[in-house]
Amino acid sequence: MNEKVVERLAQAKSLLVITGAGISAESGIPTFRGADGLWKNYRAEELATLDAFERDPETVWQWDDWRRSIIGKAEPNPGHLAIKELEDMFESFLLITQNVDGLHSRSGVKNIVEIHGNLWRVRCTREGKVSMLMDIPLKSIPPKCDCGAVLRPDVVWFGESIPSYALDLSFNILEQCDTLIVVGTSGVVYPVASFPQTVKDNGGYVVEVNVEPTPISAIADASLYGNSGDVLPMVVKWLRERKGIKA
Ligand code: BV8
Repeated sequence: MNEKVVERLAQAKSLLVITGAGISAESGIPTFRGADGLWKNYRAEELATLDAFERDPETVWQWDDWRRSIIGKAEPNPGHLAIKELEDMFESFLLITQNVDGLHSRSGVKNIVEIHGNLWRVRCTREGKVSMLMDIPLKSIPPKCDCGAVLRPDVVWFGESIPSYALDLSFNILEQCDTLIVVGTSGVVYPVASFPQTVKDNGGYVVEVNVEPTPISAIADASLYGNSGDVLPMVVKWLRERKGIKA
């Protein structure tokens, strides 16, 4: 870890953290686009779009039921816990996660935007009512609302707009944050993929944490390559020492 990175992070007045599937990889949840990725046997368009769901809700729910069975066994890993410690260290902090696994909330992070939704929440396709559905496995596929209509996962599919509250919150923090740590994302899904450049354009300091270079590496002031479960706890340790905060 080089001194300059720690120095710049320690000076942050408003820290934004953005995460993708990579931060949950060490919790045993496959990423989307890696070699063993979730999309390996499917094309995203076949599973994570409204058209796919309307055409074949069973297949979409079978895939999501399988993912929920994996996520249900997963625990927050040291990377998630390190981000919780960062939240406690900085006055102004926001986490924007693309992940739908809920692990950041389970790690205790409070200031969080689940910009692509949450796979444990469902929404009635008729009434729009949102509720939690924790059954693993699902009792029926597709699950039904009490009103009889099919329930959908309360996630943002490709081609669907990000909920306005989440977008407003995100654009707001992008304007005011001075430091961004972006963790475990391939940086290909918009609009989140454009966020690091926005921070950079506003004069912010951008640090990337990933196991390999991504399009974000060209934007970042520093790229820390390694597993987020190792790198983030190290960042926290250095920041504690630099800021004189007891563990
Ligand atoms: C929208 C659903 C308006 C939930 C997902 C320009 C502007 C706006 C939109 C678009 C645009 N161009 C194209 C679009 C449309 C589209 C898009 O971005 N398409 C891409 C593919 C080109 N965007 C949208 O449709 C968005 N809606 O903008 O509305 C609109 C609408 C239509 C047209 C125009 C505008 C909605 C996007 C949300 C899609 N929903 N998921 C679910 O079922 O899961 S996306 C899916 O990908 C997941 O949510 C996931 O989080 C997300 C991003 O993937 P990553 O998290 O980055 O995961 P990935 O596997 O790719 O990468 C993992 C990384 O981790 C890798 O880099 C790896 O190296 C690293 N890693 C692995 N292990 C570790 C690690 N790093 C550290 N440590 C480790 N141990």
